[in-house]
Amino acid sequence: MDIKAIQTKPYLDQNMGTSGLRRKVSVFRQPNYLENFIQAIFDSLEGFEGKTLVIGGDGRFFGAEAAQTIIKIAVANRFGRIIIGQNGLLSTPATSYVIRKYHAFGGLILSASHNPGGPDGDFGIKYDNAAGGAAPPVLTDKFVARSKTIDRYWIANMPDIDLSAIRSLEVDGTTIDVIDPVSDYVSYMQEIFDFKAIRRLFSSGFRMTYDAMNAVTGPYACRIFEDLLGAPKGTVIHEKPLPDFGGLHPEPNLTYAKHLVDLMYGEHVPDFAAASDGDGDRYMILGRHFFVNPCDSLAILAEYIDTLPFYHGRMYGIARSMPTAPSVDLVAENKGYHCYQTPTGWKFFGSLLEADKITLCGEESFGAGSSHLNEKDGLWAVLFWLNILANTGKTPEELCRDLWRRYGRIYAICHNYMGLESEKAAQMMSKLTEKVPHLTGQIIADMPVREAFVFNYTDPVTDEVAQNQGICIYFDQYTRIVIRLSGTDSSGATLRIYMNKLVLDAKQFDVVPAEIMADLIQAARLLTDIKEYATNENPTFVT
Ligand code: G16
Repeated sequence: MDIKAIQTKPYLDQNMGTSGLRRKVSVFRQPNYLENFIQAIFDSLEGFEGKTLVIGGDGRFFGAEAAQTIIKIAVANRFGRIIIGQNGLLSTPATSYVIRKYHAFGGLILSASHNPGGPDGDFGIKYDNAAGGAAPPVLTDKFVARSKTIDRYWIANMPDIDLSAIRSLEVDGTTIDVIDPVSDYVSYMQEIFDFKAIRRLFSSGFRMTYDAMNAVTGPYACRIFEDLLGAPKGTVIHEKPLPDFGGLHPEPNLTYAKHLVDLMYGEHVPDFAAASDGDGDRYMILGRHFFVNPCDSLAILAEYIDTLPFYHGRMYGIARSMPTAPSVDLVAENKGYHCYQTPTGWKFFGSLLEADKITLCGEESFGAGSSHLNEKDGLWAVLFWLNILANTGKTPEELCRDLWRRYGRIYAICHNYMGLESEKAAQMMSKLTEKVPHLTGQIIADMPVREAFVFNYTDPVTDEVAQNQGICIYFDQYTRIVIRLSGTDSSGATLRIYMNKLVLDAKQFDVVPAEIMADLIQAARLLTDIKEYATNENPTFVT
């Protein structure tokens, strides 16, 4: 085999944000941009020669082309085996599972997750370690450092591999296995959940709509819900993965999955609806005329996780990201589980999962997962909900109301301001950071500030420190504003303002969040001086 060393020059913008390197497709298409980054990753890893690399992907535009390049670079770098899903498809959670099942060295996931796709959309690269978890900051820092000095990459001179058929072939000492992307993951889900009980639920006339958003979960959802659980054909909509997601923004929330929300708030409504994102690691749950906030959802999963036999003897603590409303903390306290608070980014859960410190974790950004994998897992969360519905006979709304009656309702909203100029957004954050030490005791929008601080985190397992992970302003224990910049933008900046408030009076449980939070919204606008930085005082979207 002809292996070539290609001379190259570094790109200085290959930084990894909250989750991998995400850039416009046009940026990835620059000469050697992809090649440099893949070689930078391989140069930073040790001991993979002869070992297995898994390549996952959500089928987005540029993924097919990128997969061929990556295969050639992996062969040249002497991986012993490459496992890739048929047509390059393998959801993020399925990639994590395949890495673990086949004892792979690690995996590359070709996805920009919830970001839009297509020629003008985004592309991305994430790296998962042998535990099937997102590379921790200590490793991603190495990738980035190497990308800034890289001067050559290795590539095998070989034809493209036909990924349309399941098969195994040998290329110069590397075995390339094109696998069914669905079956391993689906068998695993059958080990975790009570498929018989969920099947009975569907056979009793229970109706569900699952929106795959033209992204990777379509084939998984059809196999699970329609083929195995007996849900009628048509239960899964937007089921065909498309390179541009059919123009949809594959982010399951009230704004981008509006068609599903409209369906659930209309007439002739199914009992239950759910959606996932581009690479299948996020989820959204809706009941009839009812939206389940992801922070409430995490608390409900915590409430019921010990009812699933799979977790018996495996219950450790729980974790949530800091901006996630602390509803789950109340459940954890009641059940005697320790609850950790990590920075935003699934990678921060990895060390806790690997050290058996936690069993369940989740985020406000529609992500939840457990020790079954080291990634967040959208379909797992949907199946978990179905299992709870089947066991309790309750509706999503009844389950949420049970939670609120028991612990109080912690309202949670996030105002997202997109398209800010990066420099101006950074300026805003540094101005606010300067104010932080002086905020305690000040009155903002008629509310005295009890405590204000910048969230810094020390990983309890590795002692690694992550600084400046968001600004927290507390008005009381459960009334707070958290402000941070998104780390998943491919260009420009997105400001996220998260607000929480605990309400104990059941008569107020039906007040809309914007009304309950009016004072916090006002305080957040004053604190950020948002009018100075955004074209509109109103957020681009609210989650
Ligand atoms: C990624 C991370 C999540 C994070 C989310 C939003 O999700 O894995 O941990 O909560 O981005 O991050 P940010 O607020 O920085 O934009 P995904 O589904 O996009 O991989």
